[in-house]
Amino acid sequence: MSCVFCRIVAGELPSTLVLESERVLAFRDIRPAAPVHVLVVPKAHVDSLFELEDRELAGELLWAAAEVARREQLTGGFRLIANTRHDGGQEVGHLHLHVVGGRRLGPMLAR
Ligand code: DGP
Repeated sequence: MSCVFCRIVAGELPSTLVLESERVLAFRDIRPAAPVHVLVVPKAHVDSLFELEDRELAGELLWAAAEVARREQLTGGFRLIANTRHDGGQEVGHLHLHVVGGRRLGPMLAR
């Protein structure tokens, strides 16, 4: 298995878990861009947001992002980012939402 996030989901690579639901996992980004930086991923491999067709899974991903923000007490707000494909700056080819917060964010945040 070559996909790094599939390996995290499978427990083959370590990660710091923040949330687990039936179809979604959330863990801390290895290169945090802010005090809170969590990645929300589907357990089953989906290449990117462009390929996401499953509406229930889409809902669970969005719910998980909101739940991460609540658990991390991001009461001042946060940003949800889905870098998608080459032009979107996606580095890891497994759909992920970045939940970023814990400080006032600038107008652009690449990751
Ligand atoms: P993106 O550019 O949206 O594809 O960002 C991918 C993010 O994934 C980047 O912020 C770093 C993070 N990342 C890459 N490899 C690992 C890993 O092995 N573990 C964790 N926790 N995060 C990773």
